[in-house]
Amino acid sequence: MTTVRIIGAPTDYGANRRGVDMGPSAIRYGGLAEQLASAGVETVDAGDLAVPRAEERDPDTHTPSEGDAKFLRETEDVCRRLADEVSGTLVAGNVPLVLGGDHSIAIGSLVGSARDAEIGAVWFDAHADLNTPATTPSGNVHGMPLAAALGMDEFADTEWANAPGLSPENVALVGLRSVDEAEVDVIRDHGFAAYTMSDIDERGITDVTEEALGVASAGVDGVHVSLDLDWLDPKEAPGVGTPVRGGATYREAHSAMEIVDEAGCLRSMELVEVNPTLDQHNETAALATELAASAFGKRVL
Ligand code: 4U7
Ligand code: MN
Ligand code: MN
Ligand code: MN
Repeated sequence: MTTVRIIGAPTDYGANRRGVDMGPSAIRYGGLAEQLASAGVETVDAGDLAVPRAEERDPDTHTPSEGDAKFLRETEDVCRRLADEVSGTLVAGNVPLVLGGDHSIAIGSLVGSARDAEIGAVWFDAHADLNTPATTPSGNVHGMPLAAALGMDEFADTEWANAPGLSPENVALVGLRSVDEAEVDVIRDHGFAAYTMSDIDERGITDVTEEALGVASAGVDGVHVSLDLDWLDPKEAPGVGTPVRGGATYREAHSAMEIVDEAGCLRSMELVEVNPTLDQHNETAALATELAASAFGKRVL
């Protein structure tokens, strides 16, 4: 029986809107442990990492050569500790489920998951999260985690942020509908497997998700699934900081997570960008728990 270890990373350093630091609480109150129990998995809750409030910190402590990246030192501090937690969970034979927090924490999840292994990643997100401090239109690190973990450009020398066990050939982006110009170039230049919402319209979620998992799992030890709740349509998931219309439906999302389970290659997972201050009756958090349950094997029959 699988044991899932829940690790909270209550940050909002990397986001455009405040309040995403309350995500781990909201996801727990939304029924995470109960949902995972109904999927037949055991859970242990490691609690939350200690994260200093943004108000106590100066957003501009990064060096000028690091370009525009707000709270980069604070993000580094959290991600180093998160990477240790994720890697320790795997070494103990359990599956890490990280609760964000904004998507910058994916740097820690990926580094930890790839510490003693070759991994792939499937990125369910409206966005590509491939900006760097030089290309970012916002300075928000939640738009950069994939570029960081892959050691792209200015992130090449940022040892704490690099996951050498993850290569671009094993990264698949699913559900894209808001991609910055510089990110389009990066996707083309590196030949990322990238599936837009139009691809899902044309081919269906089953086909696209199966192919994405095939790309991510080819020749590696396991796959990290990063689920940014803004992947879903804002009608289903209103409690996110950067909503984009035209996202995955409730059924498409469940179907994709069921395929994640069936593929049998899930190594680590994260649920990010749930912002309770923007949510309605905690429905986005509750949906996140349901989707996690599907990814860990919950079925109707
Ligand atoms: B999320 C953005 F410019 N690309 O970099 C940026 F549109 O983790 C948005 O996917 C990033 O929610 C969204 O700031 C990051 C912007
Ligand atoms: Mn997003
Ligand atoms: Mn994201
Ligand atoms: Mn966001």
